[in-house]
Amino acid sequence: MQKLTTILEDCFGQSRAEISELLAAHGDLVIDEVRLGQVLGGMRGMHCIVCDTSSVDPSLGLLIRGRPVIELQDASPEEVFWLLLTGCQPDSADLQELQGELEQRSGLPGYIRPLLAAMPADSHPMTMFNAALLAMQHESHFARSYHSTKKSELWRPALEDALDLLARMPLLAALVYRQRYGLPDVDIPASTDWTSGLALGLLGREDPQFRAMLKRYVVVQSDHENGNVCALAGHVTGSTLADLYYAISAGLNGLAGHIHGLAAQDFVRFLDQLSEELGIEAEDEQIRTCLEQRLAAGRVIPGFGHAVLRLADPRFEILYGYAAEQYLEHPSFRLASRVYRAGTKLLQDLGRAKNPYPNVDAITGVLLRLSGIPQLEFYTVLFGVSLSIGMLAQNVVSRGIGSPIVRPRSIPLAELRAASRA
Ligand code: CMX
Repeated sequence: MQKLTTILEDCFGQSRAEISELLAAHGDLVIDEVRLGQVLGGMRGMHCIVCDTSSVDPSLGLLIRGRPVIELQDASPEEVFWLLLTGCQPDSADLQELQGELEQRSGLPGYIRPLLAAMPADSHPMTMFNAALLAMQHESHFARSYHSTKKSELWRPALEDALDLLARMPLLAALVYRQRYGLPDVDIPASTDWTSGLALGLLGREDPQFRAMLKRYVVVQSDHENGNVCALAGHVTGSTLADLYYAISAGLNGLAGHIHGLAAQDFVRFLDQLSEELGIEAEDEQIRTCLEQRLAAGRVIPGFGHAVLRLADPRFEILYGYAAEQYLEHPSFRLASRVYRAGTKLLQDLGRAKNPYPNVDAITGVLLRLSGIPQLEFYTVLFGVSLSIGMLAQNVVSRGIGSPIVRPRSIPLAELRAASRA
């Protein structure tokens, strides 16, 4: 990966110089203020970490290296990985080289299968995926070269780890899927590209439509700056100079929460509950009553709302448009569409949620199920595989630009009380 390494050397060199200049000349410049509401409100809206791979604009949505995600919806995961890392689009030779590199690194160690087999049969697939990923940590180039490498050069072994991990994601996800659900093995030829390997490993046969769906699914969810819990957990862990296995594992643990990545499985579970109670043809008013009951019971409506976005999530819009092209008349898709409408109207009427629209988790599970993956609990693994692309790139960039250990201060409640009286 000579060209990639050269590009990164240049980018990181420039960024480091710029950071030094900024710190020396403007280290005390105020770029944001911290309000009491933010301290008590999950640090919402505070600008306090650097992330160059992507940004989430409340009124525009996800921008990958400045480009709206919709412009990249037809790109491949490999192209997006390169773009996230370097800030520029790979040409066809770059892409070929990256794909060749990933092919070579894609094999899984022999101990992964017995490790997964030894886990309890009802393990959540996220737990299996993460346990297997972490088990491979002893192979980390970063960990091995830490003691003999200058801090400013640590991005090189981090890049090696990122390539290994990215390459292994498809086979690992497929193995977890097949083992967890007792499905027969699938032979995935070594020369299969990243998305095709994942598609074949999951579905067990070649299906161009499934592959196309998965490509778009992965790309639109490949990054969401580093303020979201998953990427933030990965960033904070990486900032301690833990290797990428630990960092990605930390991120995946964060993703496995109900109001983050698990919302995809929860939304489909809610659809099933609706359809059981009211029938698949349930109408808007009935759906609204069911949603009101859920809120009255103190539960959230999964798949709605967002901590940053103040428009309908463009990732949702892209995948919804894609699903509508194939499944417009499918009863499950029609039910989901009525839930999107009824849920938005209800949240708008109540006026509590700052974003009343469906988010990406409201469509991903629906789309995966319609495409042939019925096991709800597996959906977050695929979200994790997608977001790992961004986390891997972010961690390499963070080591490249010399991001410091993350260490904000906490404050006792009594001090807030005292400050409020002053
Ligand atoms: N259902 C019910 N209430 C909701 C809600 C929802 N979907 N979204 C927001 N609210 C409520 C909040 O609980 C909060 O109530 P309180 O004032 O009583 O605490 C109020 O509306 C204001 O919240 P907010 O500022 O609009 O939203 P937050 O930034 O606090 O939370 C999120 C954002 C995503 C956690 C929240 O919208 C939620 O829980 N959604 C449902 C779970 C979900 O779909 N998560 C996936 C998000 C995408 C992802 O990260 O993967």
